[in-house]
Amino acid sequence: MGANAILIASGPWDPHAWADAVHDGDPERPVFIWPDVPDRAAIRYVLAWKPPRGALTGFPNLGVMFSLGAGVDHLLPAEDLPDVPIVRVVDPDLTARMTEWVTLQVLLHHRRHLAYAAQQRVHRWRELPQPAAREVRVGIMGLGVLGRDAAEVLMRLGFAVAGWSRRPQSIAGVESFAGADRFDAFLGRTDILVCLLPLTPETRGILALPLFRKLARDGALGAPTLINGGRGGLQVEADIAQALDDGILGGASLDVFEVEPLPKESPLWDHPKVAITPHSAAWSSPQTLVPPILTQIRDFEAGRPLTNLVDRTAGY
Ligand code: NDP
Ligand code: OXD
Repeated sequence: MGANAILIASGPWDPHAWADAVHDGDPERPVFIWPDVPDRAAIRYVLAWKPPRGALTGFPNLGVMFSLGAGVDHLLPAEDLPDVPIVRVVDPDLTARMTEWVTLQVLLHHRRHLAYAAQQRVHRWRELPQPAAREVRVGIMGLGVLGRDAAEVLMRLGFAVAGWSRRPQSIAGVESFAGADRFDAFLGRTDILVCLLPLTPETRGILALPLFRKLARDGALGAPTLINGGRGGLQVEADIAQALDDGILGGASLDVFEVEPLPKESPLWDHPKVAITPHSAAWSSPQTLVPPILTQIRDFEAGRPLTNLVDRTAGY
């Protein structure tokens, strides 16, 4: 048999959990864990997450790279990236996890939970004005696999949901805005901005003061809210802190940061209007994500087309 081995290059994630899941699903398949690769010519597939420098080069028979997450910004900037197809994660488990996180954060701000938690700490009993969900306009940047699912759940909760993407998308009940021309109109009707964009050269740094100033100022919650579950590189944290202090933003939920872990001295940690999670919105589960990867490998070996391919030119 020709090259058929899998290399796990999972950066900060435990490689053994991924290797074990491969072994459970395909016990005959050789698996190596970077940097322990005795036979480089045997490697046909790489399963990668933030791969260490050099972990993707020098494999003459490499056929496919699999990103262990939905985002591929951890792979694409590499100058020495091999010219083979890249498959990313599209999986109902990961999608459901992200939708849970987005829904939790939208409701946290909508139901004023940060203010109630602060009141509870000082034993204060005071009811705050509470708009109905239908009075609140949620805008989702990125109407892809994750944005679409979150949109459908938020719509069922009653929120007025719109989305923004590169190309127009059709989701029943969700107003679709597409492209740079429609961006300001999208922002101008948005009270709670949810960002589920990929990090690309076009989207880097997009969540900054000029954008925050264009959000709706006539919403039922008072000032607009920012929720970012996409990537830290999309946001300018100094601008978020300033916008919160100046009342341009009324609150924020952040799962991703310019530098991760978020440095201890960041003012965001202690900000009363900010909810922080440690890039945990949608965890990649080896037991759940490896079986579809193995199915794709079997398809590839049988000459069938790969799915969930990354468009290298678009960057996602
Ligand atoms: P998709 O590729 O399915 O969707 C991306 C969406 O963003 C598409 O709607 C796309 O538009 C839109 N988009 C891309 N570039 C632009 C642009 N320049 N202007 C406007 N819209 C743009 O990705 P997923 O939904 O699967 O994932 C989104 C991101 O979520 C990932 O890239 C990753 O960074 C992040 N993520 C974070 C996790 C976490 O734990 N925090 C977990 C998983 C993912 P179009 O529809 O026209 O193509
Ligand atoms: C992903 C992530 O991209 O976990 O899947 O961030």
